[in-house]
Amino acid sequence: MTPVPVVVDCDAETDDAIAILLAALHPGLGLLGVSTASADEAVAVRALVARGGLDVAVHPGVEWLVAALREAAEPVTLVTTGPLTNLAAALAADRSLTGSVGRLVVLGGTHREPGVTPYADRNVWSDPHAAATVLAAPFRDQLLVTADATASVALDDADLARLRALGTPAARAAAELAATRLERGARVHDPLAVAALVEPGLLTTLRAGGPGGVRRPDDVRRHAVRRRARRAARPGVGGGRRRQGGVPRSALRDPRPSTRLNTATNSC
Ligand SMILES: [Ca+2]
Repeated sequence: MTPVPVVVDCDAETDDAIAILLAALHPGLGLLGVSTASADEAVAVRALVARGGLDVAVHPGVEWLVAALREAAEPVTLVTTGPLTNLAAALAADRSLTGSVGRLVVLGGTHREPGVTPYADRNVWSDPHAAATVLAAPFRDQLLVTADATASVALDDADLARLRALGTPAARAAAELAATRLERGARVHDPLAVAALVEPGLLTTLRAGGPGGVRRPDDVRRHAVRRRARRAARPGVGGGRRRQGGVPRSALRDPRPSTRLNTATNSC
């Protein structure tokens, strides 16, 4: 089987490194490269991945990402495991880049599992304008791997022991990196976005706005308006001038998603 060409755009958390180890080592995937928003993140990611015995090129800024997509000989699967800052900047430079992406998998969003806000995980919350730009772009196939999915597969000590028992440098490093997250319930979010590529049955997906209760952005906006109206009606509450749950209103101002937008809501 010809490996699927993959680009990972990430930030510099421990689970990004595990996702990259998986993308680099799985025989069904061909990792073309990794991009980050900043040089500091690139250095940090490379160091984290090196703990698994791999030397992976990590490119800061948007220039490499644009070139990699423009020059791809076949459609690329693009996985984002950080804020969507880089990808939005790439689209601003060249919106036709969507044609180079066969599939976009975004680790982001949430439906029922609380994120930073009821509707935004940290990746979306960190740069909501970028998220809005990306979700409005005409990618042919978009999948959001949401916090609902990653919360359902939090790891425990037994899981990490099984990972260590594989005995490879990458497996041991992944276990050690995941162990640093145990105090947070060992939610190892980012590898799930890569795992979705190699285990198609791993995630249950819902079409955005379709049956099953997935809220479309329009519904989210209406809900936010109702909440603001209720807050404004309460005595002593600042109402409409206050931020909604601490998030800028722009985070709720999502454009309509592509009709192909799918969203993973649970897994395993
Ligand atoms: Ca990340």
